[in-house]
Amino acid sequence: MWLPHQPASSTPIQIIAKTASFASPPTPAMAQPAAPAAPPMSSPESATAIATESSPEDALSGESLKDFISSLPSREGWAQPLIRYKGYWFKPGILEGVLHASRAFAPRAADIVLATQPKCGTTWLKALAFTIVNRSRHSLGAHHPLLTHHSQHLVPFIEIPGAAGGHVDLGALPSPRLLATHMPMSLLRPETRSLGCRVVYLCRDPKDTLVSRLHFENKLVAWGGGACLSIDDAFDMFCEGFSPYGPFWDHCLEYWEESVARSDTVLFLKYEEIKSDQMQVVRRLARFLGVPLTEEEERSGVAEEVARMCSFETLTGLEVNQVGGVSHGNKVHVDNSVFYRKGEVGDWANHMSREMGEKLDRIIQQKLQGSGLVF
Ligand code: PAP
Repeated sequence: MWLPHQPASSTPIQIIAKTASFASPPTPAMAQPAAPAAPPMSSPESATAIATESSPEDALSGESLKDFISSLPSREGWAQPLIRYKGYWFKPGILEGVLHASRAFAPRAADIVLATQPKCGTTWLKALAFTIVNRSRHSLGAHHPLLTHHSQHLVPFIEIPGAAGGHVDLGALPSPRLLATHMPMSLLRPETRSLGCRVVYLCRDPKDTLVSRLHFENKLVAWGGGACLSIDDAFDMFCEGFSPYGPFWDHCLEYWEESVARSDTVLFLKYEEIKSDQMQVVRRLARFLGVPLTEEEERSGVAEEVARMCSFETLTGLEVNQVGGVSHGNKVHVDNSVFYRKGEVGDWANHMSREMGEKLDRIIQQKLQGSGLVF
């Protein structure tokens, strides 16, 4: 998810930290109930919490962090200039969060991390995973939290904790934590891998991802009174690998390779496969997350019910997803409804020419060649 620059913090980045700590206590909407049949509890104390000094910027405090960011290569084109860091492009405010998270965030073995590139279906994956993991505590009925809370607010981002409707103290959340990130695998804390945290990665056809990104970006631009981006400009930048959290292909490839090497801890999903068989994906997700559907649940249609509750149609019909939003300083406001647009596969054809589609397909094919990953 793209969010703009957030207010500066004078708090120094801690090199050795047990938990990531943010200003305000979590709201009830962010509190995460314990999962049924969860993996063994891992307390914050038992988590590996020592950040190693791997690069000079590790030691930077809040203000010098900004100086460090302004010393990195930057390029104009999207609604905000993007900054290049370790091969990826970030909005400046997001990069601050990424740098903070890559130092101060302390993974726990029981963490479940939902990883996506923006506009690949994060909102949907959050809804599905939250519903599946918490189904023994929140039955799939009229009082389910998803009916009154935006799924983006039920699962906080590691690098953008303020996107959940207020600052979340990730370190104060009980285990097992359900967390989200748009960060590439290489920028996640190494303990995510060494502790065996379960990671679910969701990707999407890059053409639809780009179209979704363009609409999202233009809504934010319009809110700030700026000029909209054209599909032609967005397309050219995307094809060059220049997009928020891009290059698209490198991000996918990192998680793909992890999922091939460690299929027990990294599950790789595609938006299109959820669309084509939601119930199967519900079952796969439940198994992967350690809470498989029981025979009784199968008989009573739990897979269907989860899929229905998390469907585009159900969620867009809810008031919580139509009104309200989250403000980020006085410059930007993100409406709750902005995360729901069409929710379709192949909408790119309504916005790009066939030639553009073929060109992007060729680029992606060439970038992913030999990996086994295809779109
Ligand atoms: P983020 O990266 O900013 O967090 P993300 O949820 O990944 O946003 O992307 C939004 C896309 O997911 C939108 O796609 P579209 O622009 O092509 O329509 C949105 O409609 C789609 N989406 C959100 N919720 C669902 C859902 N329940 N089912 C299917 N698609 C969904």
